[in-house]
Amino acid sequence: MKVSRVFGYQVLDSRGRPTVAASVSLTDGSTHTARVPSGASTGAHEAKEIRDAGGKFAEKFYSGLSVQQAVTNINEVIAPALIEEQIDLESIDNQIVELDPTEDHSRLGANATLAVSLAGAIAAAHSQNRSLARFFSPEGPLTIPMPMVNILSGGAHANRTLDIQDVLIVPTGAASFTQALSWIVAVREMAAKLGKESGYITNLIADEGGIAIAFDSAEKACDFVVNAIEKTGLKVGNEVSLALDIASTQFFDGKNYNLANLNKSYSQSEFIHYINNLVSSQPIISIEDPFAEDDWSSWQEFMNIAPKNLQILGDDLLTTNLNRLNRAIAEKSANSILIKANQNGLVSATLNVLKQARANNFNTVVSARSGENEDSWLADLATGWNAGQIKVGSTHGSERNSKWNRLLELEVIENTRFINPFN
Ligand code: 2PG
Ligand code: MG
Repeated sequence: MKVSRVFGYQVLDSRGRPTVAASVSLTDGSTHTARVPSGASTGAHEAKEIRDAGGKFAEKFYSGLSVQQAVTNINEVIAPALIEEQIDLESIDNQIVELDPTEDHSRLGANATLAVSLAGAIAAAHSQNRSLARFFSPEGPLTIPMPMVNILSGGAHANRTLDIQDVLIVPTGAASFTQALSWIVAVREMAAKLGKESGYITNLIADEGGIAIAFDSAEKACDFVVNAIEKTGLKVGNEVSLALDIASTQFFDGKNYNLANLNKSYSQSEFIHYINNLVSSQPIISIEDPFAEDDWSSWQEFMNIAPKNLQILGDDLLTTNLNRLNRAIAEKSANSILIKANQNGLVSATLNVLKQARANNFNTVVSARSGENEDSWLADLATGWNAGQIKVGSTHGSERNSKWNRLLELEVIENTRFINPFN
């Protein structure tokens, strides 16, 4: 089966900002579309999306965030190279690399390259009569990932009501994804109820659908979520644990970590101890970006003193980039990696990063972005790639629930196993 048409166009994401969609049509008459996500707390080392501010496509509206240049790059540069070719993910990605050999995809825009690469993957799966999950994992039971779900939001996702970006929960005691999701919804509802009863302002729904409550410290935010878990009757630790995304690049000034709501500034070594106390005194099983994206030495020092089973997760540190992952492996800077396809810019290269992480005993967490859309390919990638974990945000907003609902669907229609990577 061959590619008959490739076209890009601008659509909206869940924050009302423009993003790139690409459609790949095949000679059997079918069309396959993917829309790319976009971050708010983006790392400096991510692949570069192209936005139109200051460029020839700059529009009066959309605050300079339109993506017509990236769309034009799909239609005028990428499409002509793919039409009439056999549909094949590797060769699509190789063609894109030939057209844009920059490591960060800055020539064509990572939003353009990823849109085509994803639509190509979905089309290739179709050409083999498989779902996207089965395309990557044709044989045996599929592994449904453990969800890591946002309850409280802060940082760049919620007007900095909290200094840290997320307090999340992980339902490690659940026997199935279906059960896991019901627990999560129960905790979120309880948190919203308790927040209201305590007189907190809880009507700000954050970018990822989480509840935004202005606690001045991470400890108070954790205590609040622990209480919500307990009030549902679930057991903290055995059944549901906490995870944090500190997103600390956002408040590191190159020397100090500045917690504005707490009105405190920590040197690097003080912050290492602050984080270590936090994870030791709370039922936290995973901590993401406890240190800034280029503060490699703090990561390394923390790895030496952190509780043994703690998942130490690099997002802005590693940006789904093979070179940065290899450095973290060599220097023992982290033990887990967040996998975001749009930090990388191509599907097959993203999978290579995940494989390299797994080969070096890193946990892998496939993740959505704060700017999302109705697509559900993320659920298929996390499952087909046997990632073990998935992070999508909250359980509010159809751009989040499309992923959860796809996992529910896979659990019902496929031969699956639900795994607990924290066992
Ligand atoms: C993160 C992500 C998703 P953003 O930091 O992990 O929660 O946020 O997409 O804004 O980078
Ligand atoms: Mg993060």
